[in-house]
Amino acid sequence: MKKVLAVVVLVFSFTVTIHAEDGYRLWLRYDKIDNPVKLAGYSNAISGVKFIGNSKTIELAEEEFLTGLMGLLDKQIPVVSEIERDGVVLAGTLNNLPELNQLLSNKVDKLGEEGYLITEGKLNDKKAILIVAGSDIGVLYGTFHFLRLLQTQQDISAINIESDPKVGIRVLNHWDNLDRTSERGYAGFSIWDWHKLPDYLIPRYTDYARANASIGINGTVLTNVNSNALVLTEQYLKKVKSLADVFRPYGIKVYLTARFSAPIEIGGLETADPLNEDVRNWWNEKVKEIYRFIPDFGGFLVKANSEGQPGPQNYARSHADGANMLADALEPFGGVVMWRAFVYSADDKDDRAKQAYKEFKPLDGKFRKNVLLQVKNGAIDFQPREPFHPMFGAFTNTNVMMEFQITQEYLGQATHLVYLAPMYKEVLESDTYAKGKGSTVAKVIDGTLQDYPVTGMAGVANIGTDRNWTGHTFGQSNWYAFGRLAWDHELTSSEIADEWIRMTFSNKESFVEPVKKMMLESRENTVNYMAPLGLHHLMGWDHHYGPGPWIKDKGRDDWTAVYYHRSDDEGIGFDRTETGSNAVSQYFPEVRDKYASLESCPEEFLLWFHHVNWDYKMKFDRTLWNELVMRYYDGADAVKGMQETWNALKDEIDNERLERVKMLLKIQRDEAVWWRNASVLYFQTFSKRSIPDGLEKPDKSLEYYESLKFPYAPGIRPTW
Ligand code: GCW
Repeated sequence: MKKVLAVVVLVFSFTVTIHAEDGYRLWLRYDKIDNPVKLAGYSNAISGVKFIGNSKTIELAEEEFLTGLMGLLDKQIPVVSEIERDGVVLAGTLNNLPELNQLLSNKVDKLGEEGYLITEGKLNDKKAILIVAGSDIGVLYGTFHFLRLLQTQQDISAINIESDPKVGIRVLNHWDNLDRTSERGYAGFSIWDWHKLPDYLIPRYTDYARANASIGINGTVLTNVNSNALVLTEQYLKKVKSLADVFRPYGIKVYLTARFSAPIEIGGLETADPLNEDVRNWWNEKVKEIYRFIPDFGGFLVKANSEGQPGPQNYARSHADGANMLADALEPFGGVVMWRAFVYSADDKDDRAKQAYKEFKPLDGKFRKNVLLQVKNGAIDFQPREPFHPMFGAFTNTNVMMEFQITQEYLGQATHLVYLAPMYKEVLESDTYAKGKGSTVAKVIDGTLQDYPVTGMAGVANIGTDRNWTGHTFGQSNWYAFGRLAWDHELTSSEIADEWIRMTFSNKESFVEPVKKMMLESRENTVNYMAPLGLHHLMGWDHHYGPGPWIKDKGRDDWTAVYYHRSDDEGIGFDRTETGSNAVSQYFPEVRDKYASLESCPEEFLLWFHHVNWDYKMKFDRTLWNELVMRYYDGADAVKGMQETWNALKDEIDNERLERVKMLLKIQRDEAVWWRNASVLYFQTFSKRSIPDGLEKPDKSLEYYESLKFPYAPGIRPTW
């Protein structure tokens, strides 16, 4: 009896382990559809599968489809060779499906390389579901889309979908170092196990590629922008090649960061001057070598003359000189240069927010066609809220691409639930007025406004070795949202959250609705408890963890907090109008005027653009001080609300993820109160006004908060 029991226990615990909801499967879970009506409907509608084509990509698409259907429908759908009954899903390129030419060529021809159609058609007098594209990768994307429809329990009768990515280069930026640390990474170490590459290929590489392909991401920059030239040596290129080989069938190109001083560091030259013949030759040869290993290499991402990185200005050359040298080397192979605009100098005493525009605007038109300027969403640095970067819309003859941050460096890192789609959308929907009303940042980025030949959107990845990839389960939603928006910036935050929740957790409305609401409000809550009303750069020193509005005297003013909030006895905020730094003048007149006037400046950007008196009357008749305090309290209270929402869902999902999120929400709540208390106490030393009645008073002193140290907070490079 005892023996039997032991066996039962063993079998039971094994089953539990293999079915553990540890988050590894992301949004590609394919568990059986729990709605009997839907399940029966899909099972009846799909009778067979036929994928045509003989590439690895088509093989993978078919495999994905069969695995997906097997899981979702809990039934083996046969692979058929002929269409002999209704309900066969037929997938392939039009080239491989000439019988569909007449029916679909009009539509398919209109699609770009990666687009696809999902529609119905009659073949042999039988009704078939068609997934058709111009390329095998398009077929793979269409396959994932079809599976998503089932995962989210959509209606597939009379299906008719056309999809084409709006942006060309949809790329993750890994700030990963060769020693496997990850700068601003909060989900463990880098997933690239450089030491064991190229021979040791772990399943995670394939799963990474699958996950990215499922949301349309088609590129990855493997290495940190604070770069190491070693990755360009033969020893490492072999490793890079092995990853590129894994990613290729999923439509993912590999890119590397190019350290500007590489010709000196690994090439033995004495200079890295971009106009020097030897230097140019060195890069030409290096690029040829890279393409010998990786024939579809995407190109380089470069951080130059920024935060200590070498660059063309070391040789009194311009950013255009530097970028063009690399662009010329890459051009014969179809590669691109993503040249970062995140530059600001320790010597320039002008407002940091103005420096990138000042540096690059005069160079508009001077860059090669295969160069993209990669611009962060705002002019400072991925703060919880920034107005859109004035460079968007200002470049008519230079490709400008977007850089978003997915890793939550300034938004609670991997312990806060902050859904970022609303932040991305806020920026994409901002109107630059570059060509009059309706000149949104999205239209700049997708190239339609200014006819950019090459377009791109980058996201600084939040992926690491943690079993669930992103540290926080909800961090997955930000990876997901980035990919979906890079493909189609017209999707709403709510639509994306809806898809993600259904695929990741459950289709039950009783779960979807409250979680969606919580996600949609989460970013605003975080802005409130960290940096309300346009405040920015208030975080802890160096590791950027926790509040640090008191940070000052750090060698560089623009790395302190006091430089940005400028609190004094009178008020708070950075005057960026004509009476101050005049950063507003970098925007087009309509935007400039709106931000420049205290009356028309939206409250969410008030202290970004204005130094405002503590007693200034805000909307709802509150003084600025009272409003500021209220925001901090509202933000922290909202996290309590998130906890309540989550706790009420305890019977809706698996215990494992439920408990993990619960623990993290507790951390988030405590940290929100910490941000609130530390910030209010600190700003109170200037305002000398009291915390409005009825609000719980901070239980610790300002000195206490200032004394906290976190030498081992994650995400900093050991050498940084
Ligand atoms: O926000 C800062 C980060 C740095 C980062 C830099 C950048 C990679 O704190 O860690 O360096 O931005 O974007 O280059």
